[in-house]
Amino acid sequence: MNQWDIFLAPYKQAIDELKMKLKGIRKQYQSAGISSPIEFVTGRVKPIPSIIEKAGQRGIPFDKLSEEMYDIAGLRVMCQFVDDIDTVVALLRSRNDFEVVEERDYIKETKESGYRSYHVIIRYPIETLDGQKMILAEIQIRTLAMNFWATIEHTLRYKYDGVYPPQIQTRLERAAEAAFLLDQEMSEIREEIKEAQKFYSEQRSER
Ligand code: 0O2
Repeated sequence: MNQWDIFLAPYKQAIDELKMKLKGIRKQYQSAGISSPIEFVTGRVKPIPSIIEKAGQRGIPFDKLSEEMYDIAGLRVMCQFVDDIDTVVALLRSRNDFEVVEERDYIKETKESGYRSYHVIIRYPIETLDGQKMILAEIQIRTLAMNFWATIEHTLRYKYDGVYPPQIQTRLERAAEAAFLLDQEMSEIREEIKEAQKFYSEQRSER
Protein backbone atom coordinates (compact mmCIF):
# COMPACT_ATOMS: atom_id res chain seq x y z
CA MET A 1 0.00 0.00 0.00
CA ASN A 2 1.33 3.44 -0.85
CA GLN A 3 1.02 6.50 1.38
CA TRP A 4 -2.24 7.63 -0.25
CA ASP A 5 -3.87 4.18 0.10
CA ILE A 6 -3.00 4.15 3.81
CA PHE A 7 -4.23 7.73 4.29
CA LEU A 8 -7.50 7.22 2.41
CA ALA A 9 -8.43 3.78 3.82
CA PRO A 10 -10.37 5.15 6.87
CA TYR A 11 -12.19 7.64 4.62
CA LYS A 12 -13.29 4.80 2.34
CA GLN A 13 -14.50 2.88 5.36
CA ALA A 14 -16.37 5.95 6.64
CA ILE A 15 -18.13 6.43 3.30
CA ASP A 16 -19.28 2.80 3.21
CA GLU A 17 -20.54 2.91 6.80
CA LEU A 18 -22.25 6.31 6.54
CA LYS A 19 -23.91 5.49 3.23
CA MET A 20 -25.36 2.38 4.81
CA LYS A 21 -26.53 4.31 7.88
CA LEU A 22 -28.18 7.09 5.87
CA LYS A 23 -29.85 4.59 3.56
CA GLY A 24 -30.97 2.81 6.74
CA ILE A 25 -32.86 5.95 7.80
CA ARG A 26 -34.75 5.90 4.49
CA LYS A 27 -35.62 2.22 4.96
CA GLN A 28 -36.93 2.88 8.47
CA TYR A 29 -39.29 5.56 7.16
CA GLN A 30 -40.46 3.22 4.41
CA SER A 31 -41.08 0.37 6.88
CA ALA A 32 -43.11 2.74 9.05
CA GLY A 33 -45.19 3.73 6.01
CA ILE A 34 -44.09 7.37 6.34
CA SER A 35 -42.70 9.24 3.36
CA SER A 36 -38.95 9.57 3.75
CA PRO A 37 -37.21 12.97 3.86
CA ILE A 38 -34.29 11.18 2.17
CA GLU A 39 -34.75 10.40 -1.51
CA PHE A 40 -31.30 8.96 -2.19
CA VAL A 41 -27.75 9.03 -0.89
CA THR A 42 -24.41 9.11 -2.67
CA GLY A 43 -20.88 9.16 -1.35
CA ARG A 44 -17.34 9.39 -2.59
CA VAL A 45 -13.79 9.73 -1.42
CA LYS A 46 -12.32 12.85 -3.00
CA PRO A 47 -10.07 11.88 -5.91
CA ILE A 48 -6.35 12.28 -5.15
CA PRO A 49 -5.76 14.93 -7.88
CA SER A 50 -8.64 17.03 -6.39
CA ILE A 51 -7.15 16.70 -2.89
CA ILE A 52 -3.74 17.79 -4.18
CA GLU A 53 -5.24 20.72 -6.14
CA LYS A 54 -7.35 22.00 -3.23
CA ALA A 55 -4.48 21.54 -0.75
CA GLY A 56 -2.21 23.52 -3.09
CA GLN A 57 -4.77 26.36 -3.46
CA ARG A 58 -5.25 26.60 0.31
CA GLY A 59 -1.68 25.92 1.37
CA ILE A 60 -2.57 22.83 3.39
CA PRO A 61 0.43 20.52 4.02
CA PHE A 62 -0.09 16.74 3.79
CA ASP A 63 0.19 16.26 7.57
CA LYS A 64 -2.65 18.77 8.14
CA LEU A 65 -5.04 17.34 5.53
CA SER A 66 -7.08 15.28 7.97
CA GLU A 67 -7.71 18.35 10.17
CA GLU A 68 -8.12 21.05 7.53
CA MET A 69 -9.80 19.42 4.54
CA TYR A 70 -13.37 18.58 5.51
CA ASP A 71 -14.60 16.94 2.36
CA ILE A 72 -12.12 14.11 1.74
CA ALA A 73 -15.06 11.91 2.71
CA GLY A 74 -18.13 13.45 1.07
CA LEU A 75 -21.73 12.32 1.23
CA ARG A 76 -24.81 13.75 -0.46
CA VAL A 77 -28.33 13.36 0.75
CA MET A 78 -30.97 14.25 -1.82
CA CYS A 79 -34.44 15.32 -0.70
CA GLN A 80 -37.65 15.96 -2.58
CA PHE A 81 -38.64 19.11 -0.71
CA VAL A 82 -36.78 22.02 0.87
CA ASP A 83 -38.49 21.32 4.22
CA ASP A 84 -37.08 17.79 4.19
CA ILE A 85 -33.60 19.29 4.48
CA ASP A 86 -34.41 20.63 7.98
CA THR A 87 -35.70 17.18 8.97
CA VAL A 88 -32.50 15.52 7.77
CA VAL A 89 -30.30 18.10 9.54
CA ALA A 90 -32.25 17.55 12.79
CA LEU A 91 -31.78 13.78 12.39
CA LEU A 92 -28.04 14.22 11.92
CA ARG A 93 -27.78 16.49 14.96
CA SER A 94 -29.56 13.92 17.10
CA ARG A 95 -27.29 10.97 16.27
CA ASN A 96 -25.00 9.44 18.86
CA ASP A 97 -22.62 7.75 16.42
CA PHE A 98 -20.99 11.01 15.28
CA GLU A 99 -20.65 14.62 16.29
CA VAL A 100 -21.70 17.60 14.18
CA VAL A 101 -18.79 20.04 14.27
CA GLU A 102 -19.92 22.66 11.76
CA GLU A 103 -22.91 23.63 9.64
CA ARG A 104 -22.91 25.81 6.54
CA ASP A 105 -26.26 26.99 5.26
CA TYR A 106 -25.84 27.84 1.59
CA ILE A 107 -29.63 27.80 1.21
CA LYS A 108 -30.25 30.87 3.36
CA GLU A 109 -26.92 32.30 2.17
CA THR A 110 -26.83 31.25 -1.48
CA LYS A 111 -23.29 31.30 -2.88
CA GLU A 112 -22.45 33.93 -5.49
CA SER A 113 -22.35 31.17 -8.10
CA GLY A 114 -26.02 30.39 -7.38
CA TYR A 115 -25.06 27.23 -5.43
CA ARG A 116 -27.59 26.14 -2.80
CA SER A 117 -27.09 23.25 -0.38
CA TYR A 118 -26.83 22.63 3.37
CA HIS A 119 -23.45 21.35 4.52
CA VAL A 120 -22.95 19.48 7.76
CA ILE A 121 -19.42 18.57 8.83
CA ILE A 122 -19.16 15.66 11.20
CA ARG A 123 -16.46 13.99 13.25
CA TYR A 124 -16.88 10.27 12.79
CA PRO A 125 -15.08 7.46 14.66
CA ILE A 126 -13.61 4.64 12.60
CA GLU A 127 -12.63 1.39 14.28
CA THR A 128 -9.31 0.17 12.89
CA LEU A 129 -6.85 -2.57 13.83
CA ASP A 130 -4.78 0.18 15.46
CA GLY A 131 -7.70 1.47 17.50
CA GLN A 132 -10.24 4.23 16.98
CA LYS A 133 -9.50 7.00 14.49
CA MET A 134 -11.56 10.17 14.18
CA ILE A 135 -12.12 11.52 10.71
CA LEU A 136 -13.99 14.52 9.34
CA ALA A 137 -16.68 14.06 6.69
CA GLU A 138 -18.91 16.51 4.87
CA ILE A 139 -22.58 15.72 4.30
CA GLN A 140 -24.24 17.91 1.67
CA ILE A 141 -28.02 17.97 1.92
CA ARG A 142 -29.97 19.35 -1.01
CA THR A 143 -33.15 18.98 -3.02
CA LEU A 144 -33.24 17.18 -6.35
CA ALA A 145 -33.48 20.57 -8.10
CA MET A 146 -30.46 21.95 -6.19
CA ASN A 147 -28.55 18.78 -7.04
CA PHE A 148 -29.41 19.00 -10.73
CA TRP A 149 -28.12 22.57 -10.94
CA ALA A 150 -24.98 21.87 -8.85
CA THR A 151 -24.07 18.79 -10.90
CA ILE A 152 -24.33 20.66 -14.20
CA GLU A 153 -22.48 23.70 -12.86
CA HIS A 154 -19.72 21.52 -11.41
CA THR A 155 -19.15 19.89 -14.81
CA LEU A 156 -19.07 23.27 -16.56
CA ARG A 157 -16.75 24.67 -13.88
CA TYR A 158 -14.15 22.06 -14.82
CA LYS A 159 -14.63 22.67 -18.54
CA TYR A 160 -14.22 26.45 -18.27
CA ASP A 161 -11.91 26.40 -15.23
CA GLY A 162 -14.41 28.53 -13.31
CA VAL A 163 -14.45 31.41 -15.82
CA TYR A 164 -17.63 31.19 -17.85
CA PRO A 165 -18.33 32.88 -21.17
CA PRO A 166 -21.03 35.55 -20.54
CA GLN A 167 -23.73 33.55 -22.33
CA ILE A 168 -23.11 30.46 -20.16
CA GLN A 169 -22.96 32.64 -17.04
CA THR A 170 -26.39 34.12 -17.84
CA ARG A 171 -27.87 30.71 -18.54
CA LEU A 172 -26.49 29.32 -15.27
CA GLU A 173 -28.01 32.24 -13.36
CA ARG A 174 -31.36 31.66 -15.06
CA ALA A 175 -31.12 27.91 -14.39
CA ALA A 176 -30.40 28.62 -10.69
CA GLU A 177 -33.48 30.83 -10.56
CA ALA A 178 -35.54 28.12 -12.31
CA ALA A 179 -34.33 25.49 -9.80
CA PHE A 180 -35.28 27.84 -6.95
CA LEU A 181 -38.77 28.36 -8.42
CA LEU A 182 -39.18 24.60 -8.98
CA ASP A 183 -38.43 23.99 -5.29
CA GLN A 184 -40.97 26.65 -4.34
CA GLU A 185 -43.66 25.21 -6.61
CA MET A 186 -43.06 21.68 -5.34
CA SER A 187 -43.27 22.87 -1.74
CA GLU A 188 -46.64 24.46 -2.53
CA ILE A 189 -48.08 21.14 -3.73
CA ARG A 190 -46.11 19.04 -1.25
CA GLU A 191 -49.11 17.53 0.55
CA GLU A 192 -50.78 16.57 -2.74
CA ILE A 193 -47.58 14.87 -3.94
CA LYS A 194 -47.09 13.03 -0.64
CA GLU A 195 -50.65 11.70 -0.68
CA ALA A 196 -50.22 10.52 -4.27
CA GLN A 197 -46.93 8.78 -3.39
CA LYS A 198 -48.49 7.08 -0.36
CA PHE A 199 -51.41 5.88 -2.50
CA TYR A 200 -49.00 4.60 -5.18
CA SER A 201 -46.80 2.68 -2.72
CA GLU A 202 -49.87 1.14 -1.01
CA GLN A 203 -51.22 0.00 -4.39
CA ARG A 204 -47.85 -1.51 -5.24
CA SER A 205 -47.56 -3.41 -1.96
CA GLU A 206 -51.07 -4.86 -2.44
CA ARG A 207 -50.09 -6.37 -5.82
P1 0O2 B 1 -15.70 18.29 -5.32
O1 0O2 B 1 -15.27 17.06 -4.65
O2 0O2 B 1 -15.18 18.42 -6.70
O3 0O2 B 1 -17.19 18.55 -5.21
P2 0O2 B 1 -15.10 27.75 0.88
O4 0O2 B 1 -14.75 27.57 -0.59
O5 0O2 B 1 -13.99 28.31 1.71
O6 0O2 B 1 -16.43 28.43 1.07
P3 0O2 B 1 -14.86 24.88 1.19
O7 0O2 B 1 -13.89 24.44 2.23
O8 0O2 B 1 -14.46 24.65 -0.23
O9 0O2 B 1 -15.32 26.36 1.52
O10 0O2 B 1 -16.17 24.17 1.50
P4 0O2 B 1 -17.62 24.42 1.00
O11 0O2 B 1 -17.75 25.55 0.04
O12 0O2 B 1 -18.48 24.42 2.19
O13 0O2 B 1 -17.86 23.06 0.23
C1 0O2 B 1 -17.09 22.68 -0.85
C2 0O2 B 1 -17.93 21.73 -1.69
O14 0O2 B 1 -19.25 22.26 -1.83
C3 0O2 B 1 -17.41 21.67 -3.11
O15 0O2 B 1 -16.45 20.70 -3.18
C4 0O2 B 1 -18.65 21.33 -3.90
O16 0O2 B 1 -18.96 19.97 -3.78
C5 0O2 B 1 -19.69 22.14 -3.17
N1 0O2 B 1 -19.75 23.50 -3.72
C6 0O2 B 1 -19.44 24.63 -3.07
N2 0O2 B 1 -19.63 25.69 -3.87
C7 0O2 B 1 -20.10 25.22 -5.05
C8 0O2 B 1 -20.51 25.84 -6.27
O17 0O2 B 1 -20.48 27.06 -6.46
N3 0O2 B 1 -20.93 25.01 -7.27
C9 0O2 B 1 -21.00 23.67 -7.11
N4 0O2 B 1 -21.42 22.94 -8.15
N5 0O2 B 1 -20.61 23.05 -5.97
C10 0O2 B 1 -20.17 23.81 -4.96
P5 0O2 B 1 -15.20 20.86 -4.17
O18 0O2 B 1 -14.02 21.29 -3.41
O19 0O2 B 1 -15.60 21.64 -5.37
O20 0O2 B 1 -14.92 19.39 -4.50
